[in-house]
Amino acid sequence: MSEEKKKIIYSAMQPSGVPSLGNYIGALKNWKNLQDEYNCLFGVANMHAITVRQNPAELRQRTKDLVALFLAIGLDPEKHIIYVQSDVKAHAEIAWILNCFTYMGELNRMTQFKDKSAKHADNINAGLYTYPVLMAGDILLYQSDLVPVGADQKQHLEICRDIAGRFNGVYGDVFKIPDPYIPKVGARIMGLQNPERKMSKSESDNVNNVIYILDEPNVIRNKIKRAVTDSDTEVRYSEDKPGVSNLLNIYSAVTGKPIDEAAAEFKGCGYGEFKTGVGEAVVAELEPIQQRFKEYSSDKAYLEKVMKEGAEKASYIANKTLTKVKKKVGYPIYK
Ligand code: ATP
Ligand code: LTN
Repeated sequence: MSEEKKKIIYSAMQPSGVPSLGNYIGALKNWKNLQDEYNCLFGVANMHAITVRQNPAELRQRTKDLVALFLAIGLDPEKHIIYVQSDVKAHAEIAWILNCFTYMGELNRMTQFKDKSAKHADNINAGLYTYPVLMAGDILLYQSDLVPVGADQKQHLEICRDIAGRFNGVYGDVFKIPDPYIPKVGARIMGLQNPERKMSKSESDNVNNVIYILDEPNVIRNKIKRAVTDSDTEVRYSEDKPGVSNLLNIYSAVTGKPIDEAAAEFKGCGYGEFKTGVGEAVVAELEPIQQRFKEYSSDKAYLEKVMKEGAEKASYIANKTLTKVKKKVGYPIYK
């Protein structure tokens, strides 16, 4: 298919910590796999990240590291666009306009806002509240067709579609209405110590709950060995076995084997053997990425080149949509 005819994928990730295995399985792995079929934009959502207080030097470093990780998992900056959100001014501009097309009633329903407000009770800022509007702008600026994300972002995709539909209803077809792409397996990887809650990279309370993509192989093996299961001994996928089911999900996602096949493989095994199998599968998937990450992250000049070129290419596309939007709402037009 010619480059022009390909549909557009947009997705982004916050540089709010070292990405977790949940981020990898729910998002990054699919980004890599969808590259051949689509024209893609992959953003480092650092404007979203400052909705929670960040250390500036660490944020700057993590932003670069996330670009290096995108490259390490195999995203191709020659064929696609890898860029940092704050480098494209159009994001801030469109966010304001879209804020004026979003109802507080809609934002009040967002579960991520409720969760994060509870977690950061001392800093419930307006940015945290309008976070989904900034995200809608990201997607809509590039006329995206498809947005590959984990299940936790489904509600944000729905509000994006509603905002776009509302704007189009007033001004005509300005925005493409995007579809979410949520994987069948691994859309919500749960914490290893608390399999009732999603694994989250910005969690710092219990390091054993989260596998970070850059964890040393032995750290990964040990975290999986310590993962909470249950007092039963049977490896079986079932709602009443959240710990075991989560490990089966992880195994299935990294090996590409369907859940039934994964469960059958470990039938009759004890939890010890099962966990060793899952640990090895995760290490086999992540180790080559870690190796490449080391190479990319030490090549500062190349990273900067990718970021600068990405920002230019993204700005060019974003500005086309932004100009249209500004005209529609009645801002001045200069020749
Ligand atoms: P934070 O902890 O800072 O809120 P996060 O770990 O939830 O961050 P994001 O940067 O918000 O990660 O999300 C990046 C992508 O990873 C999104 O597409 C999100 O849906 C996906 N994702 C995050 N956590 C998981 C998870 N536990 N399982 C599957 N996908 C996930
Ligand atoms: N909020 C997202 C990150 C994000 C995003 C986006 C994802 C920012 N802008 C646009 C998809 C499309 C998250 O995953 N927490």
